[in-house]
Parts: sequence; structure tokens; C-alpha cells
Amino acid sequence: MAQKLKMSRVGVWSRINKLRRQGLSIDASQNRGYRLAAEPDLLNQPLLEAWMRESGKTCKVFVHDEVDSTNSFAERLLANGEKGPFAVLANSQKEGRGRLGRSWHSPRGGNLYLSVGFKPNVDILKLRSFTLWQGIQIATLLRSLTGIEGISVKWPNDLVHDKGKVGGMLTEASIDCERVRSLVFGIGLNVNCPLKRFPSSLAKISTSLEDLKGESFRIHEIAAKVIKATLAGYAACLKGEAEKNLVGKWKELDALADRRVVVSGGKKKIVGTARGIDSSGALQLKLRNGRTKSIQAGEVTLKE
Ligand code: BT5
Repeated sequence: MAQKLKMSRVGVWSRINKLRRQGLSIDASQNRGYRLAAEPDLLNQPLLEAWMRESGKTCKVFVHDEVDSTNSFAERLLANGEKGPFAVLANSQKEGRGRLGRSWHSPRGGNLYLSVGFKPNVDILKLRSFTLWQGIQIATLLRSLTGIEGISVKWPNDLVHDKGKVGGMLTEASIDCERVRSLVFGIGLNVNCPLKRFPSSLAKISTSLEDLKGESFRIHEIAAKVIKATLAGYAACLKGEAEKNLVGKWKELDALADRRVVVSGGKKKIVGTARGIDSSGALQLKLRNGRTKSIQAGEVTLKE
């Protein structure tokens, strides 16, 4: 290693110790060298960048220990002239958020809190199904990466399994004259953080990849691959490929398919059977009177 890096063995040793202090677990063996024994659960920027190179897709990344919200951080970067795409990641969030003022529980270490910022400057129609399409991309990725078959999408922005919610997505955009000027796609994914660190009411309805598989996952690898899937999903939306394949792909991963559900929006509640989505991304709800209602926005819960 010293020869390859053109430095002294003491120099290598001191850098290895620096990496150990950053949380990397490195084994040493006399006359053989060093080996990365386990990857840390806390984010390490060079390690993330190495995984991004490995995954074949890179963009600028901003790694933090704690932020208010990675979505807010990305919005500020875009407002200050940062060009997209870039990714913002944090070990924890003080004000992680979901939709409609709800919060996203974001304990430190082991879970993914990631936002990707874009400057699209395209017609709003091109991105109207963006969150649904990203859900398909990420659920597909997680199934193949973890072997957990039951990971599904729940309209409009959840990643779920029968055991509970494993992740959520939040897309925020600034729109002007029907054009999307800036776009932030945020995802929170429960990876390795033990559910006992969740408030008990939330632990009951949540799950994590570790909880589902019984083993922990490399957070940097997952982050790099989710970033890659997000960039590819965005490109597919701009090219119009997403819209063509949306309905069919959603069907393969739809947690609500043919389930009796209650849709609430404001004070109204509608009961029906979920029958997938249409090409605009609206939920198709079959009502008791046989009609199908298109739902553009709302909250869906399973009917007991
Ligand atoms: C979401 O909202 O599911 C979108 C969550 C997006 C979070 C990411 S983290 C990175 C980026 N930065 C941010 O500030 N946000 C994004 P919604 O559909 O409104 O669901 C919120 C509800 O999910 C809460 O009211 C809880 O019931 C539940 N919840 C909160 N934290 C959770 C967690 N860690 N795991 C599972 N469920 C959770």
C-alpha cells in the first residue's frame, strides 16, 4: 500500500488511524496490510463518493452531521445559486418533515435522510408524476439490493411493507408560469437504526430494512444507489419515458391494489376499493355505486 501510494509505512499507518477515528473499522495484519472490516453507520463523505463512483453515477454531495431538514438545506442551496443536480445527506435532522406539516422522525445514525436538488426549468406536466415514479424506482432498487420482496409503494409517497412504513418521499418545487424552476426530492429511509429508538406509537407502524431482513446494510452503498436511481428517474421523467410506463410499473408494486380503503382530504372521507393509478398519477377508487373516482390528492388508510 505504501509503495502504491508513494508514501512511508508510517504515513499509511497515521492515515489509517485517522480513518479509524472517523468510525471506520479497519483490521491490520502484520506483513499483509489493512482491511476495511466494516463500514460505519455514520456518513463519511469519501466513502460515499467511492460508492457513487462504483455505482457509475456521481453528482456533487453535501454531507452533514445534523441539519434542520435536508430538503430545507437543498432549497437554500438552490436559492443561493447552486446548480443541480446535487445531493444533501445528514446523519440526523432536527426538523425532518413529511407532507402537510407532519414530521419525519430522524434519529442519528443508521438511517438515510437524503435530498436531491434540481434546476429543471421545464413544463410542470413533465414532472407531475415524479414522486410516484421515484417510488417505483426506489422500491425496485430496494427489492433487488436487499432481497426483501414485500417492499411496495403506497399512494402517493410511502414505501411500505406488511410490517409497516419503511420510508417516505417528499417532493417540493418552486413553480413559476407553469414551469418548474427548482425541485427538491427528499427521501427518508429506515435502514439500520433500531426501532426501539422510535417513540412507541411510531415504532408500531414503522419498520426498517434491518428489521425486515434480520441483518444490517451498508448505508453508503444504499445512499449511492438511491442517488443514482433518483438521477435516472428524473432523466426518464424529462424524456417522457416515466409517463409511458407509470401505470404498469405501479401495478407491480402497489400495496393498495384491490384493498378497501378510506381516502380523506380535508373534512371529507370516501370509502372505496383501490384500483391502481391512471397515467396522470391519480388514484383510481372504485365506489360502491360502481363508478370510478379519480383522486388527485389525499390520505389513504386501509379500511378495517
Ligand atoms: C412522508 O410524509 O412520508 C415524507 C417523509 C420525507 C422525509 C424525508 S427525510 C429527508 C428529507 N428531508 C425532510 O425534511 N424530509 C425528507 P408523510 O406522508 O406526511 O408521512 C409522515 C408520517 O410518517 C408521520 O406523521 C408519521 O406517522 C410517519 N413517520 C414519521 N417518521 C417516520 C419514520 N422514520 N419511519 C416511518 N414512519 C414515520
